[in-house]
Amino acid sequence: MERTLCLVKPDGVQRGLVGEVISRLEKKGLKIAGLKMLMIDHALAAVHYEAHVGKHFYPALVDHITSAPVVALAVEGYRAVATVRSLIGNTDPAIAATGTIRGDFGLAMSRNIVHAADSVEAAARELALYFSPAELMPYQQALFGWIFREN
Ligand code: 3AN
Repeated sequence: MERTLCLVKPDGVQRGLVGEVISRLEKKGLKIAGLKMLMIDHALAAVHYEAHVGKHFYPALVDHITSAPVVALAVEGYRAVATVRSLIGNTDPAIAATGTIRGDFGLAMSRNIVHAADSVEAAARELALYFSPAELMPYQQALFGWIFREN
């Protein structure tokens, strides 16, 4: 069982894609363990995107992520990290496969609608930035119990 962080970024919120993103995660069988809308301030953006400091797109990235609310999702399930990355698609929407969130709704890398942690380690680090332990709901997803009996 894994947990990962997914953000509907400001462009996704402004385009009314919050429900679409959540729906795709839910329909895949993943569990929403935490959910909140927030404004990312410059301090949080700097920590979240510390790996990108110095890259040419960093200033625009921080400007965008702090420009309007995001919806933060703690997503839980069997192989959740890789599964959510697969659902969101390639960073570049022009390359992202049709059927992925970025492939279906994105055009530009700077406005690619969603973020998701790219490793189990990144997921743990990023979840702690957005959610306290008490904000992650420990409920059972009854319909999907069979997955965990088989694996
Ligand atoms: P991903 O979000 O797919 O993990 P990263 O971590 O390489 O991709 O990049 C973080 C974010 O920075 C991307 N989601 C995208 O919004 C932005 N970004 C990455 N590369 C570029 C680029 N070449 N030009 C503009 N924005 C970029």
